[in-house]
Amino acid sequence: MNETLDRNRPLPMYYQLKEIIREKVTRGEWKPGKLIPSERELSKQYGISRMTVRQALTELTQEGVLRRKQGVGSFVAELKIEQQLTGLTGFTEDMRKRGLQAKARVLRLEAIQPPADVVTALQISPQQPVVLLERLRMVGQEPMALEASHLHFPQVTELLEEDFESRSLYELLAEKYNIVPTKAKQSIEAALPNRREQRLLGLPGGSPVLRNRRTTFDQNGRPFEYTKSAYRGDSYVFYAELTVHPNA
Ligand code: 16G
Repeated sequence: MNETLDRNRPLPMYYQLKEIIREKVTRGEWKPGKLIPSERELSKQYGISRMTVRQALTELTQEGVLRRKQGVGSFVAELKIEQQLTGLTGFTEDMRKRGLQAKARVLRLEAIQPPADVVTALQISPQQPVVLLERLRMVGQEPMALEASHLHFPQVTELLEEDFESRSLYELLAEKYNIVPTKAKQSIEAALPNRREQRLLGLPGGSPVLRNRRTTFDQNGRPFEYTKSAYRGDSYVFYAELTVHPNA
């Protein structure tokens, strides 16, 4: 692969630069998460204007090869996480299967008076205790999702004492309370993030989120969790295998 731009080739300079960068990424010379040289450095290195460099970087960002962080620069994009919709798993387990370590920043852990949608989803009365656990889910330093889980079961307020920065909710519930996530109903919707979501997830302007709503049931068919979450639209692909209904 030619590492320099060739003014005699009939291809525009920005396009040639794009191909050089793409090649570095596919060859693995520039690995996911790497901060690539700045516009200024690239323009100096290849002897082209910053405008031309910018055009190449913008297109590579739109194509999902690079990811821009305001005020920092461009990074090689992480691979998208392909999330199967056929099995019921938690975030920690999902990441572990991929050889990644899940982390969380706990933003809220408190007992709340459940709003109407939570009451309906958890099949409770408004007087029953609900614990709200809001976490920014991360892999390394990379925020992946913002999740607000509304939880209800007899000893739920004991959760207020737990440290969820490094602990899996699903594992804790199974081990300590014999609540085994067994079935879930989930909807997924594309949306633009609000400002808080955009800031916490470090999303570039215009980038969408996938809003998930999940009601999770235990082995006895009781709903114990209703989670509203925003997943980074640029990091996730949800995947389901579909078969024709036998009676269709
Ligand atoms: C998943 C679930 C979430 C659950 C969490 C438990 C979705 C949309 N959400 O992220 O409802 O609370 O896993 O993860 O899939 P944990 O066991 O790592 O705490």
